[in-house]
Amino acid sequence: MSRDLSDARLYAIVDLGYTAAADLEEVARALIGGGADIVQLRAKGHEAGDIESMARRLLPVCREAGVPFIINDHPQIARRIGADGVHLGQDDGSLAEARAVVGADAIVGRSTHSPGQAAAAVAEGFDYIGFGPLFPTPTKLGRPGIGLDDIAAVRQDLACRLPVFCIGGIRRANLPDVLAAGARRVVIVSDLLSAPDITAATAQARELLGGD
Ligand code: 3NM
Repeated sequence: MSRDLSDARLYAIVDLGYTAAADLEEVARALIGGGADIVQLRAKGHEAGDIESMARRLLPVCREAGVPFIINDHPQIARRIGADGVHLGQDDGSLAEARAVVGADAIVGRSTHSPGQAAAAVAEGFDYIGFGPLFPTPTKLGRPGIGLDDIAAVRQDLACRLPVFCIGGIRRANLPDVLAAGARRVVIVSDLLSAPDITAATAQARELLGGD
């Protein structure tokens, strides 16, 4: 699995806030079947041992499809199971600390919530960034949306250096507005996981995003 995410447009998350643990594989297959380019496991509030077990179940599903599998928050788990990478929030330590655990070949991404944080993550050397939340979202309660105004400038300044995934409150319904504001890659969580047909919803989002 390569660290090259240059063709990745749609980043999907299997989030235990929406998906029952029993359904992890089925949901990951549905997201991948609809065209998700990256899959992350996000299990806020769950025990590390349980997250590791869930991650071990998802890794082969992603591998079989050739889709990078990223673990939220837990570099040690990513290393132990041989996941493709780890995603770090602003308070989850430095890139160097994560790299020391996951190694030089793993993908390491960072959440950023302002143009300044985005530039700092690029300077530090992360492999990709999330930029948001664009809109208030039930998936990350308590944060105001940063809106669409900074997307074009962030992409213009940084997208030549690394993939920029817009995130937060993005739905198929507002995706055209997000793209018109300059986004090219997005993370969509609740709109896909809450859809009656996850594969169809993902395919619809993927088509709106265009690309390969
Ligand atoms: N991180 P939805 S926003 C997990 O801004 C996450 O860093 C964000 O879920 C950030 O598509 C977010 O349901 C929630 O809004 C994304």
